[in-house]
Amino acid sequence: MTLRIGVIGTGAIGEDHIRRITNTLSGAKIVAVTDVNVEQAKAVIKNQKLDAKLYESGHGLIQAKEVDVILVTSWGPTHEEFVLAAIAAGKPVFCEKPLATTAEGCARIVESEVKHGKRLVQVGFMRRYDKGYYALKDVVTAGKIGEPLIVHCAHRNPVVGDNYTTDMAITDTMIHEIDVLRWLLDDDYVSVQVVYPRKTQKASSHLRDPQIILIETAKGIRVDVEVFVNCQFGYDIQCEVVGETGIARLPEPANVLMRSEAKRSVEILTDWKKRFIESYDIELQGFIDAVNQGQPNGPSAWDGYAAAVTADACVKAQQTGEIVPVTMKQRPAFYNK
Ligand code: NAI
Ligand code: NAD
Ligand code: ISE
Repeated sequence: MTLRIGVIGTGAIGEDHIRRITNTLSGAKIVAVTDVNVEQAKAVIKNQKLDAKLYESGHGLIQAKEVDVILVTSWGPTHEEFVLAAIAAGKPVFCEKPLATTAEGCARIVESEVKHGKRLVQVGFMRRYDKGYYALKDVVTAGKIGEPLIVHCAHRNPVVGDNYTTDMAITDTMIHEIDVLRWLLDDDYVSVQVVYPRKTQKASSHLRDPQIILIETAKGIRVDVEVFVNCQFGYDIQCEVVGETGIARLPEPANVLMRSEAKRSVEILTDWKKRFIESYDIELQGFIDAVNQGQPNGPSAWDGYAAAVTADACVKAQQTGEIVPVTMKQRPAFYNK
């Protein structure tokens, strides 16, 4: 069956997901779009050559009879109301991260989905679908480096806009590490701390950049994550797991090694869209196939909640300079799979 998808938010990732669903993936088509910026939505319909109806609001689109499935790619603070409305309408919903901007918001979604009685929600944590992270998880799970003890990560963006704030280093950027490391290590977090190194002159005056986030897991693993969103040189994602008998490192993207002008060099990507392009394809194809077979099976509303609880603790740690505990509710049996 061809799923009929309605998209809320036709910005950077909304348009990119529309492109991949229309041109690259199978089993779904875009039948409806909406954006608070109507001109933006019209331009996407035109550029992507869509045969799709333009809706005035996300709520109208969710209720539309011709829409089977909702894709939420609007700004983070709008996600909760659209996901709750999709659940109320009994429609599967793929929501880009964050599921909601607070843990309370995510908890409301979890509660509503559990009450519905069947999974409807998938969160856009695409790194779980990345070949590199997948291979790293294989090595760690197989015990090839013994038990993991320490994880060193870096999440570097070349530049960010002036509207990017200090807390977004957690809620928008490090949220990917928060999710993927929980999955990679099969562990939960117990406490977090944030320390600020010397500030780069390249960041806007209101932004603390770079930042180092220190995390302790339930198994006692220590994680450090450097978030540096004005690093200038490229989009650079690093992850190294130190184990009892060895070290395992996330593979670099496969780029050509050049010898030219007395240099040996490899290009570094600059655009997040390209760094995880295959992962987005795999995650969305997985979502479409799973919905066609009954219900989504990728990162769940509970994963969205766990990430938000951790993010809230990190933001508090940013503001207080203290070690902040990460305290989660009991996981409903509904999510034990
Ligand atoms: P953007 O600003 O380019 O696009 C957001 C769009 O949503 C805008 O066109 C805006 O007009 C629209 N919008 C906002 N509120 C709306 C509402 N109430 N109803 C309808 N439309 C609304 O932002 P971008 O970069 O596309 O990010 C969107 C979301 O995707 C964010 O939650 C972000 O965290 C997430 N994202 C995820 C990525 C990933 O790697 N998984 C990468 C980039 C973004
Ligand atoms: P699984 O056995 O249920 O299915 C995943 C399948 O996808 C496997 O056959 C695996 O070989 C393949 N695969 C996934 N990503 C790949 C990649 N990047 N390159 C090559 N092959 C890939 O997997 P699981 O162990 O239960 O899932 C692990 C976690 O990853 C879960 O949290 C799950 O949500 C997520 N995940 C989900 C899907 C999906 O289709 N929904 C796919 C991959 C991973
Ligand atoms: C953006 O929203 C993403 O999700 C990217 O993956 C991340 O690198 C960037 O920092 C975020 O702003």
